[in-house]
Amino acid sequence: MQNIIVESPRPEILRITINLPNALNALNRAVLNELRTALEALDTKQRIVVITGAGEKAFVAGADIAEMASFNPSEAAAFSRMGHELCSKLEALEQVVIAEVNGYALGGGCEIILACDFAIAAENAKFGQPEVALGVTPGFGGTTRLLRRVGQARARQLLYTGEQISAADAKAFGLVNDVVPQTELRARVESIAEKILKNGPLAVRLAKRAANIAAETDLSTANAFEQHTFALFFSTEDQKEGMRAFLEKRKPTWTGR
Ligand code: CO8
Repeated sequence: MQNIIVESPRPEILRITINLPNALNALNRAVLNELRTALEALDTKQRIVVITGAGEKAFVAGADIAEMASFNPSEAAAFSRMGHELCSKLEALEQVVIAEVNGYALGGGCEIILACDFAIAAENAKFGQPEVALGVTPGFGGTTRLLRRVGQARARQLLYTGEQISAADAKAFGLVNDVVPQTELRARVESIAEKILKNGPLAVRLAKRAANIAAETDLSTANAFEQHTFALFFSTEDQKEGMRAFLEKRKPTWTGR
């Protein structure tokens, strides 16, 4: 991989760093391809994916404007499709995906965050959908997922003004869950990952699937899915172990089955 760094600080965690700090980690076609390849190589032992940007200035400052500037409509369509496919893949991963937002998250950068389960940001991070300032609309899900995550009025403000908002405002908008000093960012994400990893692997995976379904469908269908999922757990080793461990006042040993 030329444009991203993929590492496993521990077997259950895959850490992906978009590594073009001189271009503020802007997303070009090569980066999108490498991200797709990294996600396709995930296996079920890996339970958490962390996505971040190299350096202290940017998470991702958007799609690569230098590359996009001379696109014809069919190239633009292909690029937008690549971005959408990547974001849909991220969203549907069985792993929990956390965005570790270390700086600017603009345009395509903000759209990547929206496809993650949640985001933790450094105090210097800035968020926005500045596409309108470039004479275009968002192309990787900014008009779709942003509305669902932050609500109609806030999304529309960001979409029409193209303004950058601070990490504190992004937290108030519900775009990020927590804001910490840059020096504490990685540790904060790791401590959340630790808490997730203590839980039943199957349970976390199915909680994500149920949340994804609930986010996209009507209440009664989502409630029916939840009921069936809950019942299915009573055929698993993890349910037996989790409840037995509680009653025996010990920590569970998960098999993920
Ligand atoms: N694309 C390409 N290069 C970029 C980008 C970008 N998005 N952002 C920054 N860079 C480059 C700069 O050109 C500069 O390069 P160089 O040193 O060679 O001149 C380098 O990164 C450092 O940037 P700056 O000197 O501008 O740094 P500043 O601290 O002065 O400013 C900003 C930082 C405010 C983040 C500024 O760089 C900026 O405004 N960047 C562009 C932000 C933007 O508009 N992003 C949205 C892009 S559009 C998009 O994401 C649409 C996604 C869907 C596409 C679908 C396509 C069909």
